[in-house]
Amino acid sequence: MSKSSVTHIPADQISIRRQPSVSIAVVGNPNSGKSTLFNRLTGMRQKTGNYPGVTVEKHVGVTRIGDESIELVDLPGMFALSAHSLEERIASDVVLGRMPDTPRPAGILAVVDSTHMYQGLYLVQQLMELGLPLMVALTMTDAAEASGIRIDTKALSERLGGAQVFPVVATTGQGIDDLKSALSTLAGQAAPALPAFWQELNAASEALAADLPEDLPRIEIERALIDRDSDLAREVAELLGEGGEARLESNRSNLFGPEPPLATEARRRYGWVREVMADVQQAAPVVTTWGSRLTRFMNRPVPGTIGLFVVMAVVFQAVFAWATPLMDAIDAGTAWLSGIVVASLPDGALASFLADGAIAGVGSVIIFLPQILILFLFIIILEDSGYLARAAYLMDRTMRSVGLSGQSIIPMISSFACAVPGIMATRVIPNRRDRIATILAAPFMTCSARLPVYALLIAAFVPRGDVGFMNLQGLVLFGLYLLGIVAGLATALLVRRTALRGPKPTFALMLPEFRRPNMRTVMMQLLSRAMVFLKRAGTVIFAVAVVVWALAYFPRSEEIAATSAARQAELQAELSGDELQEALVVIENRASAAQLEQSWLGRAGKLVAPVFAPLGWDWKVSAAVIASFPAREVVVAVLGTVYAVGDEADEATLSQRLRSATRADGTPVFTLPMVVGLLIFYACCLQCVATIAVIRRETGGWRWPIFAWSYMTAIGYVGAMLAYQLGS
Ligand SMILES: Nc1nc2c(ncn2[C@@H]2O[C@H](COP(=O)(O)OP(=O)(O)OP(=O)(O)O)[C@@H](O)[C@H]2O)c(=O)[nH]1
Ligand SMILES: [Mg+2]
Repeated sequence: MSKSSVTHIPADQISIRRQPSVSIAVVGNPNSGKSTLFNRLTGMRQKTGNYPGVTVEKHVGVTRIGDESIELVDLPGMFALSAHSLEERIASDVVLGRMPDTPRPAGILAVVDSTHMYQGLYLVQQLMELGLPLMVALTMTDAAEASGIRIDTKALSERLGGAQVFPVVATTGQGIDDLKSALSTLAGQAAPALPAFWQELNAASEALAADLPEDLPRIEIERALIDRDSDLAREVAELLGEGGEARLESNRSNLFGPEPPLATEARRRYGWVREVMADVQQAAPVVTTWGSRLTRFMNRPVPGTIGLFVVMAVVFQAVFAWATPLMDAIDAGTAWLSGIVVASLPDGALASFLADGAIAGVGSVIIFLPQILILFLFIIILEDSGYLARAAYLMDRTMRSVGLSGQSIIPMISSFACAVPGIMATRVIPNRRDRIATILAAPFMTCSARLPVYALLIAAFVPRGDVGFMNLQGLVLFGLYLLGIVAGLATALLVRRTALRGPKPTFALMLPEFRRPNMRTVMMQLLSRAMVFLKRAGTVIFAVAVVVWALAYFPRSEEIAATSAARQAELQAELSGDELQEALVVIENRASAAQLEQSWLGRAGKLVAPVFAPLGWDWKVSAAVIASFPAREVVVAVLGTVYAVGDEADEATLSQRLRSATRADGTPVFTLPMVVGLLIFYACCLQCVATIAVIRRETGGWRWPIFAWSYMTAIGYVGAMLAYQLGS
């Protein structure tokens, strides 16, 4: 690199290096479109979905306006600044500047769903008391318009003390430009004037503020008055010094009288909200749209439940039926690639490394990309249309019978993609017992990493035949998903009856309306899932495939090589033409099988094989399963590598190789009972380091992850053993 290229930074890169000058918090009710708006403004790809509680962490992004960059913080949704569950707590802590690693925001972008202004304005009113500059994004204006709601944004802005109000459609980007340019000047503005909704409270907090630290936001003083038994109330009393508690108490009795303070607060605030609404919103005529009719129909238990099963059946059908052509193409691609490698490189470690290690290992996992994307396409559409929340509502009764509530459904359904976000989504559950029971049930749900394992074994050992309108393969896959659900629910029931015994949870979910999924959102989410999958294949899976290849390739036995060479020379003297070629291949394969057996992987596999002998596994399967404990889909890569260097290497595809795998005595390894057992093992085991780590983090200790791992492994082992022993 020349000297000038170090010192000279092109103009367009300078601004990238500049630190964002201010940070603005995106705050609003759950499911109001915060993350969609955030993605629009920052170009990021945060997860969105049509149900409350999608975002459970704060996410930081940068929006660029001209040459200025502004940091935005996307937050979980909340209804009020007094938090009930963990994810609401995160949002209110950030807004109030109580989050240790996050400075207090310089401004608030309040997001209000224009079809749910009543709740939205309640929060906005509280936000105005923060004393920060604030502007409002009115989202879902398309939906509001469609249902005949008209909002006078100018009047609203006046009622909100002059805060700017921008009607937008976050999904299409309508109105975003105006909002964006106003955003750049927000941090410098003054806070909007406080609406006079409860002068007595304002006066009381003002009087107290005189004796309190200057930077204590007004809202905190008010909260200390209203939430009598909170930590904050004690803190403020202490800050007031001698007689602080008594001062607060006398203020309380003036303000609330005998009424519970929270009730007074709600009455006052909602009174104000109603006034504002009457002023700015033209009431929509009550219309019955097809959407609301469908909603009502699908909420009835029978159609709803039938609908749920039909939807799931279609998904599994599609996973097998539609993916095949694409999978065949990827398969042909990898075969072609390794053909080139083998043909153009001399026989030896390098060719084997590339063809049998890297290409066979990673290729055997990548091939499942089409199936995974089809599955995700369905999940994303179900999420974005609002169907998922419907499912939570429908399943509430069932969940109650295992000691959970409908609240646990969304974390569990998210776990079909991956248990890590699923476990994070349990943050919306306020009760700790319910939350831990859900965390323990979540890893049983069939995550996308199990799909390659299932798909490989099903494609190899389950015939395609039709059963009614489904094919048998789709039906078996459906059965495995059900197995996961049943095992998860049984686990929840078990822990709720024993270690986590407690009162049954109550649950209230804001049911979102059905909405037509937005193509851009769906495609964006699908793309980010694909990237996650490919990144994993390119890093974790690749690394494991390489290590496993090395373990399977080394040490090389000179003796085997010499014997094989001698035998080949003999044959060359005896035979010729096609016969010779065939015989040579047989000898070569036998030699590589012998090499594999005495490799490190072979030795290790044989060492652990006795443990898994009651399950009907040979040493190759045992080794592959052990290698997949950190990440379950690795088993496919390991089988890909092991069977690429072994006896069965001349079969074209991995499924064919598995089918032709035999033991020393010539009997097939993969019998039906053994395959069923292997599927059960993968359905139950906790073979995922990421999940273990997230359970540790979310439960705050090692107790639950250790329990979950031991429990799930034991169930998997016993299940697989029963299937094999009873079946054969
Ligand atoms: N029609 C319409 N749909 C929108 C608009 N903005 C967001 N959506 C949809 O509304 C749903 C909720 O959006 P999110 O961005 O996930 O909402 P959120 O406020 O981040 O929700 P939480 O993270 O759960 O608090 C998604 O299905 C979006 O596609 C909009 O302006 N118009
Ligand atoms: Mg969100």
